[in-house]
Amino acid sequence: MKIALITGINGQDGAYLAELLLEKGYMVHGVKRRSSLINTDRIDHLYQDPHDANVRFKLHYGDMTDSTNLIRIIQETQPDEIYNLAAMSHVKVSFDTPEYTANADGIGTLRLLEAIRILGLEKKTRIYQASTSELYGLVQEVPQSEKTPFYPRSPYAVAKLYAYWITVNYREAYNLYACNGILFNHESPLRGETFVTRKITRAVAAIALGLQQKMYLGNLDARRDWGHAKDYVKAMWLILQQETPEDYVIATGITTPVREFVKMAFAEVGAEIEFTGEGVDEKGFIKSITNSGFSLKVGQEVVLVDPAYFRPTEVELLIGDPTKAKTKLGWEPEYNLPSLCKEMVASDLEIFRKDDKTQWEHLAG
Ligand code: NDP
Ligand code: GDR
Repeated sequence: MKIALITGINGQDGAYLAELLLEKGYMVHGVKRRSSLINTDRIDHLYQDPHDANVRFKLHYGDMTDSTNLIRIIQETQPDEIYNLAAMSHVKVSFDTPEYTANADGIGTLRLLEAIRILGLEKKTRIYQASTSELYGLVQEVPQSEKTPFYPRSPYAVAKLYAYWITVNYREAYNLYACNGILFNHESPLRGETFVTRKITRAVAAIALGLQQKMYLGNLDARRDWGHAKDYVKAMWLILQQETPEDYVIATGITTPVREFVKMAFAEVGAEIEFTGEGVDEKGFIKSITNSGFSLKVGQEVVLVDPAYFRPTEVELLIGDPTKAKTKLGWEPEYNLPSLCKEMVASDLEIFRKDDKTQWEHLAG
């Protein structure tokens, strides 16, 4: 039985990847940091009683800022594959916590690579590093491929730049099977509530159900290449199954402005949105309604711009070129943006219908 260790197992990607690896027959170990409340909602359905003889899913307390802890977990679990998904992953928040972000996202990756060396596991353990399209930052060329130069634009992206290159360096210096997946934005119903797609689908659901009046967003012009996390974790696994370790871009090749995603999400509840005004004065209101089953009114102002959500330096345009992944890995996404958006809005409607809460309006992020 193959053994995998996933850092960040209770995050969006960790949950989908754990599910995939369990389906493939792996023993899955996960690193989870201690929190004052239990925050394993995304993986609760995978829980197995550790007292059972045939347990294939186990969590370990750990933190990317603690080398001794990571060394001990790797020694105890002896993984064939490590997926390093743990990170302070919010770009805007990284401007508030730059030093911590560098430590967890940058040096954290070094700690894992060193642990493999210290334990003499160079020939046994393969490692996947969760690299990101944020590395491209300020546009140098489009679409962005494995050969496009990097120009990071946030403390998060700079930390991930270190992690990218230290992964490449350990591959070249010590012959480690270490790979970067340069993944473009990927979303799902499990996406954190303060990333823009989920923030929008939650707000649309709450507004449609009459629990909230409007939402506040930042830069509506930003364009992202959005895919589904379920498709992207399959690519992570494929990347570690190849004969030679290499880096891959994972993307859909289609880019969409935030404003369009807002329209798409409202269309799921039968509302057509029109935007008027410019910059901080831009507003989105309901132009027409085709589904009268929701609490929506023609003319209702549903989107306002709050500069608090602007970033000191922004990444305006991301569009990836997944040709290498498609040809070498045989990777093909099953979802497109409309099907992703549909699933997210439906899921948020269901959540609100089950659990009527009204305090979401001013979620930060
Ligand atoms: P999430 O924010 O959903 O999950 C991040 C995970 O990392 C959580 O489990 C979190 O734990 C954990 N974590 C954070 N800091 C630490 C730490 N110091 N020690 C241990 N664990 C920690 O991210 P995603 O699942 O969306 O992303 C997975 C990875 O892929 C991240 O590294 C992200 O930067 C990267 N990435 C994501 C993309 C995306 O579009 N989703 C695109 C490209 C890269 P807790 O719940 O306690 O906070
Ligand atoms: P991103 O994702 O920064 O691309 O990082 P996010 O969803 O946070 O932002 C995408 C774009 O939307 C704009 N935006 C807003 N963003 C947020 N969060 N909240 C808002 O109100 C808002 N209004 C507009 C942003 O300015 C940005 O341009 C994600 C993370 O998962 C990273 O960890 C990962 O590496 C990259 O994707 C690829």
